[in-house]
Amino acid sequence: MIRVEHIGIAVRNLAEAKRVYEKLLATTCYKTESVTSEMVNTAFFKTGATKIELLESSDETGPVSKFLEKRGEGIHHIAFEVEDIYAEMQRLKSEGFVLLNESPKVGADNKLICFLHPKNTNGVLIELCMERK
Ligand code: CMX
Repeated sequence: MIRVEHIGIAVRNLAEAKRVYEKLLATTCYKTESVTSEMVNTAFFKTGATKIELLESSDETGPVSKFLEKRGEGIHHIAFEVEDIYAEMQRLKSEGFVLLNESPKVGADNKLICFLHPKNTNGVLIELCMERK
């Protein structure tokens, strides 16, 4: 695990939340992206070496929609950058963590990603991510 690459925050309205975080961080959002496979619209901010990813659901059956319904707005996941996602997935699986995808998926921001179930990580959804070559 190299560093916290980003923190994902679930929001109900991306345009409104974007304005709030632009004010809060005194910076502009550098990228917005829709990830159909994850059923989210995202907006990214740079804060030093770490990013903030705002997540709005784009489909009521998606994971962020379910999260908002059950728990409301707030921190949705913490993403760690890894050097070799394949090796790290193998290591974590052998340590007993539950991988939510068996092979890396293509996520936002040009990344290969894998999520770990929050039930084995003290209630925090963890994402591994690696820059796509
Ligand atoms: N953080 C912490 N806990 C969470 C959670 C989250 N983000 N999402 C759900 N949970 C909790 C639920 O509240 C539930 O808790 P209780 O058992 O206490 O009620 C528990 O996890 C299990 O919930 P579940 O109903 O069995 O499972 P869900 O259908 O809610 O799915 C999860 C949960 C994590 C498996 C699913 O959301 C998932 O696969 N997530 C990975 C993909 C994803 O989140 N994509 C969106 C982001 C994409 C991006 O960053 O680009």
